[in-house]
Amino acid sequence: MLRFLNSGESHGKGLVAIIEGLPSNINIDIDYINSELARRQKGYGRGGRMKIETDKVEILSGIRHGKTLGSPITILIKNKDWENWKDIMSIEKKDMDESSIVTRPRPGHVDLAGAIKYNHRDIRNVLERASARETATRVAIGSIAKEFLKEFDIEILSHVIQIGCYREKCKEIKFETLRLAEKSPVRVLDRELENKIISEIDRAKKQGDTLGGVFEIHVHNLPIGLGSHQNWDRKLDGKIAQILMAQQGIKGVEIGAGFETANMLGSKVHDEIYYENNYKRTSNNAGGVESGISNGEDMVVRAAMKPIPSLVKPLKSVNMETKEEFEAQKERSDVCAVPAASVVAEHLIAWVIAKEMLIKFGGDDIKEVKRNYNEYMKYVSSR
Ligand code: EPS
Repeated sequence: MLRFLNSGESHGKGLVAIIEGLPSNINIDIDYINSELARRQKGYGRGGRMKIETDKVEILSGIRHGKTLGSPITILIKNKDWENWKDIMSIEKKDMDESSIVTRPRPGHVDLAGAIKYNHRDIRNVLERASARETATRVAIGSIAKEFLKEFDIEILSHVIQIGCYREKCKEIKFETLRLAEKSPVRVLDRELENKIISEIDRAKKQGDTLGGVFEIHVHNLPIGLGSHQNWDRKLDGKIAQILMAQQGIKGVEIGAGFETANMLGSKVHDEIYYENNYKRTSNNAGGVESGISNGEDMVVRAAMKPIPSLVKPLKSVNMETKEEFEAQKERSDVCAVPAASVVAEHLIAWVIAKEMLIKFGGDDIKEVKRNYNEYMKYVSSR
């Protein structure tokens, strides 16, 4: 069973993760993992923190001479910003300056519910872990999953389709076209839209405000038959929705035509089947999944991210010590992190797909997994 656990506070010493269950002999390129980490750090609208960090992964176990051993893989990403937070985030007991204790919860963040649930006077004790800083490890983990998926030519790309009120006009996008998103500072494919979005981010920044948006992820070359309809917890679309809803700031997930299907007739929604060397579809409104099973088409997933709740122009809140009305705590933050979130989501989906591949074609050595996969694909082409 493929699994991981990660830990780390946003301004602590660093972030750590342990991955267990990957087969041996998968090629792992550390430069590739670091380049994926760099993609996550980009995006117009990021705040001061990204000028401090240059995320690099350090592998502590599980990989030797560029290949997985089959043993648990431990990764470490250091927080450079730790140097500036050593006192506030001190591991040893230290007297705290009252002014550095956070007592005014930000609406939309973990602050109020988390401080009550975990019984902390200083809200920092919950906000540090809720921070999207944690996604750095999940991108490193996901890029190891992507290395595994490369063995089967499965590739995952993303682009941003909306920031604030500016949305890309709906059109069918070829997988190869998605590579163009890498050239855009806001990861959009349409240059005109890019300019409008950049101006909108500048406007929001000037007003001390933040912006959300929508991004779309495509999974290419997915074999038919991942996931299962047999029970709710084996459905592939359910697993994808869960991992994306657990990403910081995500408020909605759609697969294929998603919410739009509610406005359409059944005859227009369902993707007609024809045969030309293999089974094909005239459209892909299902987004590559039917009844919880991948159907061989590209998987298309969208997620909506809310605007970041740390505002320079803070909302009304109360001081949890005095119960007096107050402005919420001001924390340094990003104006818009939607482009970064789309990169994160690629890696979360890579993790789910890698896990499903191992459920279906499992083995202890990558060659064993490939043998199982190739046999199955031979069978599929005979149907
Ligand atoms: C975040 C607040 C900002 C973001 C951070 C997530 O950090 P800071 O509080 O240090 O300014 O930049 O994201 C990252 C550090 C990152 O690596 O993505 C938050 O409150 O969620």
